[in-house]
Amino acid sequence: MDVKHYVGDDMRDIMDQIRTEMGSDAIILHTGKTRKKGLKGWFSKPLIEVVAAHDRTANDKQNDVDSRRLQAMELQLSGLHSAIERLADIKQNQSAAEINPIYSKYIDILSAHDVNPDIASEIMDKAMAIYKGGDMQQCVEDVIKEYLGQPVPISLDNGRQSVIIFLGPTGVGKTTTLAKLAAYYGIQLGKKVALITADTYRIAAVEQLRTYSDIMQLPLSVVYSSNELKQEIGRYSDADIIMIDTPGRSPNDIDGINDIKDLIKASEPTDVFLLVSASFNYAACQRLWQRFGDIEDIRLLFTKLDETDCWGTILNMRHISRRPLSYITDGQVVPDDIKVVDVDAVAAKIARD
Ligand SMILES: Nc1nc2c(ncn2[C@@H]2O[C@H](COP(=O)(O)OP(=O)(O)O)[C@@H](O)[C@H]2O)c(=O)[nH]1
Ligand SMILES: [Mg+2]
Repeated sequence: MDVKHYVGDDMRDIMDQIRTEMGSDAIILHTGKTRKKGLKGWFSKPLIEVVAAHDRTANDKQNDVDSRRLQAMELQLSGLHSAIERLADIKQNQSAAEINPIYSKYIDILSAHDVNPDIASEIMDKAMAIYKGGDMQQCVEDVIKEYLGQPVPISLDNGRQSVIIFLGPTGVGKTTTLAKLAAYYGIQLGKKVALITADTYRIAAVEQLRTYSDIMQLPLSVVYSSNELKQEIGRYSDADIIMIDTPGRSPNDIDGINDIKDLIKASEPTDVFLLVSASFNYAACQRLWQRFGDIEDIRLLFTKLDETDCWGTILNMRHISRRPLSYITDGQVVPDDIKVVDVDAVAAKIARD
């Protein structure tokens, strides 16, 4: 509390001075009369004395409380504002859904196939834009087909050797898929096929491919480094097709992924397939692409379609990677359960109940 002492001969002047100096909240603690000090004072008119005080801290506290209240109110107001905006959004979507029950019907179908919600809305916006009445099913399928693009399977260049490498996480189906394609080209088409495996982390993995190579009577080499891989490829210079199996790597294993990138560099492949299980959710597809996305010329190969009814993974992964599709596998049987992606069939599957 500030306390000040005022002396003068006119009460009004003193009060004006207090008001200017201490503000109108000042409190008068004492008024009285006094005399000037010394002998002279006894002979002059007594002066007016006022003691005034100003409770600065109380005032400041009040200001603090006020500004806190103001802040809280501002916060509440902005909360209210966004709540209103959200409600308006919901209302708008609801009315879109009310106006176009067909829109929400297909959004439901796409989400039942685990198509990412953003992709589903994009597809439906495009489908609605081309819809001129009539068959909505066809519009949705056409947009999905546009998203899927044309598949790019293996094409044997006359005279040129194909070097095909299979990448992807453990257990996704690399060895089995390689065996399916080796059987098709080696046995059905009678091409000269050689197999190389760099998957030496598990003995069983080598044995698995050796079993297939024995049955199909195709040569198999086991390599432990990218240098050895280069040498072995050189040894098979008369083969039409060399197929390379790689160790499965978790998308989180950065060193392992770098080893695989070395193998790719050493093999100079004509075809690079990234295998994606149909059961991968959107987050798993994103993680996979974070690790493998900087490898050039990757094409997507989807496995285990027979294990799920949700085919949205194909659309999701294609959307994330923008890389061409190639094959799907839909069973464990070598060589039967593999086919080039049939874009019409995939679109129809995803767009139907
Ligand atoms: N249901 C089903 N199983 C598959 C398919 N492709 C591979 N598998 C199985 O998945 C398991 C792992 O396959 P594998 O080729 O060893 O995977 P890798 O670790 O990537 O080489 C094996 O049991 C395969 O038979 C498929 O399309 N459908
Ligand atoms: Mg394997």
